[in-house]
Amino acid sequence: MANAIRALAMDAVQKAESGHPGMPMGMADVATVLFTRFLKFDAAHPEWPDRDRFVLSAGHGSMLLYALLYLTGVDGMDIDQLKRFRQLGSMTPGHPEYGHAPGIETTTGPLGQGLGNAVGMALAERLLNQRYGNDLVDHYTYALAGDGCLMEGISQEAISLAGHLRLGKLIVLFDDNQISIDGPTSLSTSDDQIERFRASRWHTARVDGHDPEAIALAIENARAVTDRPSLIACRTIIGYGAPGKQGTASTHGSPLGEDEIAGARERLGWGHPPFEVPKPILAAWRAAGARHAATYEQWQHAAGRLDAEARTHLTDPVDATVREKIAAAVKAIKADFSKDEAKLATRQSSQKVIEKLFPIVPGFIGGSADLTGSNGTLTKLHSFVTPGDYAGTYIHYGVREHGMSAAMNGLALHGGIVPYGGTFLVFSDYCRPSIRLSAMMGQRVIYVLTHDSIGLGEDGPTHQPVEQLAALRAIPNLNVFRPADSVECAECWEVALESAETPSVLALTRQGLPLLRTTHTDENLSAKGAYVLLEPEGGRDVTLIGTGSEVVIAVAAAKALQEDGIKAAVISLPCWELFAAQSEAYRDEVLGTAPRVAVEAAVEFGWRKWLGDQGVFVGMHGFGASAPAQELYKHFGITAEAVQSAARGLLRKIKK
Ligand SMILES: Cc1ncc(C[n+]2csc(CCOP(=O)(O)OP(=O)(O)O)c2C)c(N)n1
Repeated sequence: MANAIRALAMDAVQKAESGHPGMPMGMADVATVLFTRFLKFDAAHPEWPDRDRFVLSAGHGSMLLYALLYLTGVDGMDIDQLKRFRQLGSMTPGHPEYGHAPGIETTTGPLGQGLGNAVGMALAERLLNQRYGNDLVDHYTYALAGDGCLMEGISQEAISLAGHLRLGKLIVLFDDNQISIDGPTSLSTSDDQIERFRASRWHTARVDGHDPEAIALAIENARAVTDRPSLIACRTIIGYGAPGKQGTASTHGSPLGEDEIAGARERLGWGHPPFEVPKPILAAWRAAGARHAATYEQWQHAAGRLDAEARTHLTDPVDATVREKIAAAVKAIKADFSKDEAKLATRQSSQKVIEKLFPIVPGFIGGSADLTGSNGTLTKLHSFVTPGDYAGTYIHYGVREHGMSAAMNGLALHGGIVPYGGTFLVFSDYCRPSIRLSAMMGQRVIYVLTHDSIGLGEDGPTHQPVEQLAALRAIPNLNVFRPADSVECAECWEVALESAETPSVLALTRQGLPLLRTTHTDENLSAKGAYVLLEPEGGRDVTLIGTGSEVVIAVAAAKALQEDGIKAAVISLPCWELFAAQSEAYRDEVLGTAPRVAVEAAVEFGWRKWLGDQGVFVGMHGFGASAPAQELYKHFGITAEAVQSAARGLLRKIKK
């Protein structure tokens, strides 16, 4: 059965003329033991919420996963898909992509991410187990990680967090083949992985990855350890079976070649033509794929006893009813906010919004990378998730931004959880590889990123984001929100929660901001991305555009210009992506035809899209500095006076 995986991997990579045969050939025995003896799944129902999760963190070995999905009989993954490995529109892209085929639990390829996702999935399982009970949620998370995954920095954050939280149902199968791309791992690492995992309080074992009984025993033992995650280091031979190449880096990422494949067929005793799996072997695999059919039926029966709402929320926490409740709550919060003229930082408004939404959104799990008080991510309604106790609703992720972000992807992918987590906007750089994958996978993950500009003041340029907004706006399918006041903040949260297939960044201020939306509107104006906040009577001479904390500067400039007889409109632009998605007519109506000035305490990169060639940008042109916020705004020339003079200059230039 393992040789079926090896043959399919060799053949598919050869046909595609690219790909990675070595890992699937090396880990075929481990995968066969796992899938035929342990993994709880039903190939006929790959979406079964209580299935064991299998995460191929070493995503380059994608043919291992595709072969398993084909062999076990997952719908749609037929032999033609394997023949079309790495081709446009196939279910078998170069690296596993979430959504491309049932049974792909997450997108992997960037090494280490899968491990971080698996930690989130294992945590989701415990959180939901606590809420729904053993009959409905009780499964393992298995992750297959290679040397590369374990060399990546993110692995340390993931391992450390999982060990601390005592995620006993997480089992990592380490493909300990001592080979990566450049050659033997001894070229670049001397780590003792077993010792490293042990130091983070994992159960560990070492096995011969080609001895099925030893593998099975190690998995059994790992499952028996309930208060610690488990690492099983499986010593394997990369490219196992390839007579001239096995055990070498040359099998890692290129086709073996016809001769070597012929030799491997002989050596493995696999006399079948390419892409052909003999009937008895395929039948044995299909039986493995169907062996939990009865368990699945039992689960359905148990789930049938749940009330309809709880049943839905197990996989879809923000259903139509919850969406309605969110909308009603946000309207009420906005009405309250619009009456309260006290200055509030948007991180504080966000905290108030979270507190109101907390009782409404099922599976709403908060957290922060050790900046809880600063991010405003915790409310008095929360309780903490602690090692071994998962009844809580708030996770202390520790100083692990990357691990937190990858774990949040896992929480969202698992289903049943709406994760949000905080850090400073500037440290989005430490989250970015995971944010990119949230976006690629279309997951509702909400990043609460505070201290969003020089407005944070004294902490200085290391902490003051200038290019991060532009960098985040460059990521497709990511909504980057920068609300201008508490009302906009509530509106942005509503959109973030409603966006089932788009992650969100909420860029929030440290400093207090005055209320701009003093007149309540039931309509969510931020949902359109931008809207006219101030329209002068009798047409516009100039349009001022601002985001977040700089909208108030635009408003002050508009008022001063007005006194001089210059008619200035103010546009608030809390979300570029949503505005870009509006009809051209709406965008034209908002932007108007008058010359434009934009103000944002960040770099100009990207602003031409809204400014056109002529428009003027008022913002940052380099890194910030350490000083009180008010002084910094003056020092860097991000003031109402600067906006006014930019507008005047622009109008003079146009007149000429
Ligand atoms: C973050 C990241 N960096 C680099 C790569 C490129 N890459 C793909 S596989 C690999 C080596 C992985 O070695 P190992 O995990 O031992 O896999 P094996 O050689 O056993 O297949 C590298 C560097 C990547 N996919 N992701």
